[in-house]
Amino acid sequence: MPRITAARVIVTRPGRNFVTLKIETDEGVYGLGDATLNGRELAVASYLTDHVIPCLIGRDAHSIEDIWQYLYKGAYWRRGPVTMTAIAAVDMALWDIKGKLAGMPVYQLLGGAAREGCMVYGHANGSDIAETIERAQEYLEQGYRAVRLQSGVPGMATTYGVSGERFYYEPAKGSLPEESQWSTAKYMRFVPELFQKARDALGWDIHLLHDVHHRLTPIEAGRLGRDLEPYRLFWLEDATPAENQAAFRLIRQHTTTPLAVGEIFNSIWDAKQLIEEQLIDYIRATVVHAGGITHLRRVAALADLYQVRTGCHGATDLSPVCMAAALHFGLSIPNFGIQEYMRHSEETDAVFPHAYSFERGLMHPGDKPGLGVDIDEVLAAKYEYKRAYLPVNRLEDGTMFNW
Ligand code: EZ4
Ligand code: CO
Repeated sequence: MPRITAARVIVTRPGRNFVTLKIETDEGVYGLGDATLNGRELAVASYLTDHVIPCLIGRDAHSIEDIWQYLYKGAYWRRGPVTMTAIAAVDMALWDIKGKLAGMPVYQLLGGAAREGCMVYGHANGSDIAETIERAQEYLEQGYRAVRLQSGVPGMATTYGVSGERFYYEPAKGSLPEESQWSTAKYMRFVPELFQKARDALGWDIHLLHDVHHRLTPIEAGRLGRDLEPYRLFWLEDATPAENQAAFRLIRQHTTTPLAVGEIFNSIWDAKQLIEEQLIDYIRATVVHAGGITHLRRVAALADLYQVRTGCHGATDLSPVCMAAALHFGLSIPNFGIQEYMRHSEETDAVFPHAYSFERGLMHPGDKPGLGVDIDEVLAAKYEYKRAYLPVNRLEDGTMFNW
């Protein structure tokens, strides 16, 4: 039995902040887990260091399910993003260890490959429609089969998803939260034109996606979904905040545009009604924020009963360790839909050397034992943590709104 002998948290900032858990065993192998919670990183680092790690020492590293249940039920305080991110980090690291000891990539332990690779989508964003389409064309040339389109909206100073950077979008910036502004009316008028022009320019062989980022009411979302029906979106994401799962009934009554939700979910309970009532088509919960591979498999199994497929969150604030875990998971489940893929910066990739690769629009986790990701701790130590917040958002009259 491989015993856990030590565990520690590594906080580093190769281009952006990442929190990584490293678990060591008496058999000489170690495992890595991503524990990054954008804008609240140190809360998870403390949760792990001060409260979780002392409970891990001496345990059997093979007992993944038991340790998961121990941390979930044993905390007494269940769920929540900080708790579930910490549990996810432990879970990922233990799967990594199990794979290394078995001499197999994690997807083999999960049942083996159920497909050639995981279809991914990239982010095309521009200050206007022409620039957004140009970016999307670059993705097509690189072999992508799916692209998310976000464009600056005329009359709005800032728009979610749009940055000056080519191929990157990094919203966590300020040492205090940046303030952005929102106008539903301007946005709603503009988006159908974006997709009409995109279809004219890009054709119909590419999947197009769009993220509303929690900005609409259910009835507004119903209308936008209906207005976008002619352009056959792959999905409309986070159309309305989802604390009230029943809100999606209203959207569903008005549109056949497929709906995706759940990047901020941290447990199966956040999605239970959405899945059981078939109110969504894609569940976006991801490995790092929703309790690890162990819990996400449970979510996917429930979703599969209702023909809901996965579409895991995969922005740059999810580290390469999470990206690898998501690919092992996605490759192995029956109801994989798509995986978000925002490429990491060169600094990030250098700190986290990895076996996963991209080819013809699909990603594969590679065949190294475990997750196939390492951390260069010497390099990591050169990048000091710096506080960075996600923006806040206000309506034009100053009312605090959803970012
Ligand atoms: O706002 O990852 O679909 N992707 C997104 C992201 C999220 C950030 C939050 O940390 O919505 O841009
Ligand atoms: Co999103």
